[in-house]
Amino acid sequence: MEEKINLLKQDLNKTFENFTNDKKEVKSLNELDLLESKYLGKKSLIAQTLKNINEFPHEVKPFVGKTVNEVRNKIENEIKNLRDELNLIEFDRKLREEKFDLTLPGRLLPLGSKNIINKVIEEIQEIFIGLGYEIAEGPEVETDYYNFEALNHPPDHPARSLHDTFFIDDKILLRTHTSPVQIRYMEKNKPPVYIIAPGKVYRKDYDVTHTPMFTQIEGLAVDNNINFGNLKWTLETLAHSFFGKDRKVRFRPHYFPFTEPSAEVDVSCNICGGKGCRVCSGTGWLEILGAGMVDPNLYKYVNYNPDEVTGFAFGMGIERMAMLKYGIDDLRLFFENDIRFLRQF
Ligand code: 2NL
Repeated sequence: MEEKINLLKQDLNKTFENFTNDKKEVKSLNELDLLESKYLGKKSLIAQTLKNINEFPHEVKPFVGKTVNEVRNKIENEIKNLRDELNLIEFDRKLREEKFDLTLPGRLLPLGSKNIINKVIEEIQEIFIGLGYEIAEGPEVETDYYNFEALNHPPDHPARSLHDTFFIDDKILLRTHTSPVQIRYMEKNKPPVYIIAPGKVYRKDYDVTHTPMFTQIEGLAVDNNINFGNLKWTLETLAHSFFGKDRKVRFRPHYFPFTEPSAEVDVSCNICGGKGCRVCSGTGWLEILGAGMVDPNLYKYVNYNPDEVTGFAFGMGIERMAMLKYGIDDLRLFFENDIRFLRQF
């Protein structure tokens, strides 16, 4: 029996010696796992001896167990230390190789920008809000009544013709101006009225200077004692706020079915300073809007008393205002949505 124990002791010493030699070759955590399974795994001398400890007589079992466990603990200890060491080396390698610069800016998402038409609408709205006006909106699909009849268009007026208007049926159409918004507003509200009505309008027109849809802002002021002087001051204020204080403003007589007297309003050309050039067709002036005193005949449609109130109204095309202010020379640019055009604003 003594011999068998001596033999075991020798084997354990040899095992530890082999372990110590093998350990020197271990360079990675993977190799360490292999080493561990070789010396402590199920088929190792240590595991097998402990498993078959019953082959030893009862009185030597404690001694055998203690001897084997001593070697096992030594190996376990060394493996643990080596694992800690290798983990540190691995962590250090990661820190060095996987370094990244936290201060680098992230990848920027492409940002959209406000559409130039909406930008111009907002600019003009701000000017009129500053003058105490309210913003009014209404439907783009309208009735013949609000688009024409209540706006003094006689039944044979050329603007009613199939040629200009998108009719949906006899009585329903796409509004050709935002005036119906103002009629609807007056129906619901007593004077004084100070409103502007921005929105899309539709006309059967398509060439270099016309598109079937465009954007309009109309304005309406109805109160006691409103006169043409108030209209002139208001539109001069608009022109100076929108285009700049240095621009001259002039009023030319004109005709609209819903205003009397009516005028077209021009600002001096900023390209040639009024001398005349290609942009202003040699006139020195650029037309920006149409306006006039509300025809008293209109008030009967909205139950206002023409003996008590007077008013003025005006209308302008937003695309045209944008072209004149920002030097855009082609109407099609507004509708093509070329990202290079849109990004400029
Ligand atoms: C233009 C001219 C104009 C109006 C619009 C209007 C509205 C009501 C009553 C009277 Cl409810 N008038 N609107 C008046 C004069 C001119 O627009 O050239 N627009 C692009």
